[in-house]
Amino acid sequence: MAGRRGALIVLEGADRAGKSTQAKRLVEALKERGYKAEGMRFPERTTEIGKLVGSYLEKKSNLEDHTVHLLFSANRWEQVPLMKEKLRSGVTLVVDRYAFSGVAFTSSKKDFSLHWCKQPDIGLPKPDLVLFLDISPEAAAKRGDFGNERYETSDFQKKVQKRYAELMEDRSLNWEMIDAAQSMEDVHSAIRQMSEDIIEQAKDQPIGKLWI
Ligand code: NYM
Ligand code: MG
Repeated sequence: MAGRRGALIVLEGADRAGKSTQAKRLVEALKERGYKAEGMRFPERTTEIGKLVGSYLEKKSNLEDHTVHLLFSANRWEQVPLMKEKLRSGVTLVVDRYAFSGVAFTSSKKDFSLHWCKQPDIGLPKPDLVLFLDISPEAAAKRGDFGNERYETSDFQKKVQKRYAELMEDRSLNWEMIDAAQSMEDVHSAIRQMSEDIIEQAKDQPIGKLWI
């Protein structure tokens, strides 16, 4: 019997927008409602490639900018067989960051175009829904200090927000902008509803390819 596949749902947004918290709550809520759902995150720091990326983010090592961009992408590709297997077995994947983070962050560095940054991620499983948790740099700063990892400065985060805005102009993707300054509860109900709708829509459709 041709099984019904799960949906690929991605959460994106600047640091401190609440992605990780919301991703966890969404998985729990979907499971309570009887869906098969699992969380994933990128970078996935536990693999060999993920360790290189993690050490770079923690500033324990330096990597050339193109090189680390390709490693972030490779860190997604190495999970693709698993992602496809899960989706095909009916599991909805809730993913904390994806290729959009890859492009938004690297293209905020000097001399990197959006175009170049997208290339290595072309063809990844295409998200059925990209939830963009929108928060102003000011509101994010009120939630507490940024961490000490690379990129965690308000100047860089502002550039990242602009790049996200450019990526959201791409209407071939199903972007949903969520006001992340609302209460945690309101954000949760909004994204839960959108997720349930997309699970119903995606279940009989083939898995798409990103940016193709
Ligand atoms: N990041 C994340 C990238 O620069 N490129 C990528 O492809 C991805 C997935 O790593 N500041 C950046 C964004 C974040 C950091 O942080 C990962 P966290 O707290 O693990 O989401
Ligand atoms: Mg973070």
